[in-house]
Amino acid sequence: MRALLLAALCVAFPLAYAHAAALELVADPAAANGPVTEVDIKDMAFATPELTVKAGSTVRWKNLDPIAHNVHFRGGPAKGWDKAQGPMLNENESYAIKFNDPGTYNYICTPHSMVMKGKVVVE
Ligand SMILES: [Cu+2]
Repeated sequence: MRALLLAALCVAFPLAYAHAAALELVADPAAANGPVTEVDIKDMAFATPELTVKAGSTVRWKNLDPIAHNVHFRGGPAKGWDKAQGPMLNENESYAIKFNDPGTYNYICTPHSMVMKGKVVVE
């Protein structure tokens, strides 16, 4: 039974085992492990708009505003990533991304891109 389950998982997620992508969506933000840096989203802004982390770190955003925001990576190492535009987060919802590759990752909030911008530098 256990072997069957494992085989089923390998068929369902073959790419997950093929290689580590530059960016990985952390399925359960609350359970993110390893080094985690928190960024609050508050008053129509990313509270820490620029931060530097080591490769392999996770950044977790939490929306504290009563209106919805998201995290949307544009260009750079995130270019072409199919999950670059994160889902809209309601108040108190979180979103987490693990950064595997060094580089500069610029992001915005899609509907408020004029005022909400951020940057993660991965060393
Ligand atoms: Cu926003």
